[in-house]
Amino acid sequence: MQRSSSQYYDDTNGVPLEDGRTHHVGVAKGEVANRIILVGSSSRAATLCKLLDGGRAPFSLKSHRGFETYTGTYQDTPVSVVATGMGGPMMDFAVRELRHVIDGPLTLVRLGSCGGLSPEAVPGAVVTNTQGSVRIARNFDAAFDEDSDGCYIISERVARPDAALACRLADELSKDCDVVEGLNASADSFYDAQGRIDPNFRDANGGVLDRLRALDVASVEMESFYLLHLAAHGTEIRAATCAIVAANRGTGAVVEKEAFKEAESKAGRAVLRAVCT
Ligand code: R1P
Repeated sequence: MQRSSSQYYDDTNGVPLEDGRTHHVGVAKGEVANRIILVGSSSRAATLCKLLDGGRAPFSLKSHRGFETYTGTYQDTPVSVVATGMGGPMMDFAVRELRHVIDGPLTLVRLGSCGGLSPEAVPGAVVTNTQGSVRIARNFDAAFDEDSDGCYIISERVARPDAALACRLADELSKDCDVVEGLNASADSFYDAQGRIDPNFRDANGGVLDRLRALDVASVEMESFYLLHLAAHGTEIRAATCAIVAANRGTGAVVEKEAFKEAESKAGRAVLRAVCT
């Protein structure tokens, strides 16, 4: 349908555009490379941009919904870095709108941060999800009167990465970082579904972390499942995910700020090599 210039956006069923720009991420065709690194935070995007050729991304765009897109080159290969913000719905906007403005094959790698569940996932290590990710979500149909498995739903299906890309990512990360290969769980909250206890809320989540450990989950964060599941059901999308451990949920050990920054740089370089070669 032809859009009149006074309309808010142009399409009620597909990806809505305003003057050729996607409504939420804000990007237009030609602005984004077909190799993209997805991060949660603005500061990690800035760290990655410093690793690009010339130490900067010549193209940058901040959208009115909080997405940031940067495009430059790494060793002469075009690459974009997109800060998605937090959570599955933000990842959903990013993957769909980026797919919409890029023609042909698309490579997406998330470099996130996570909580470590396995003993090996120590602060500052990088968990790379060669085995993929499950999802854990609050069950709004449960009563929440007492801790019960019924209060949180863990997906039986595992969303898996592109095998070759995940293998390359693990190889590159292992050159510079302390790497753990393992299964991830993406939670729909930083709090209840990740087993954090908050006396202000009846979350009935005392058993959550043990249930995840029983499945051999190594890391918990919020976006990877959504990326991998969408990519597997999308058109010409290869995806893989990894995340730096901010804290181990078993020992309670938390990464030092400087060590985290160093891990972001080292893992950032490794992800760029994996994506651009
Ligand atoms: C929570 O602090 C956020 O950090 C993790 C979680 O998935 C969530 O988005 O990832 P990022 O550091 O990539 O945002």
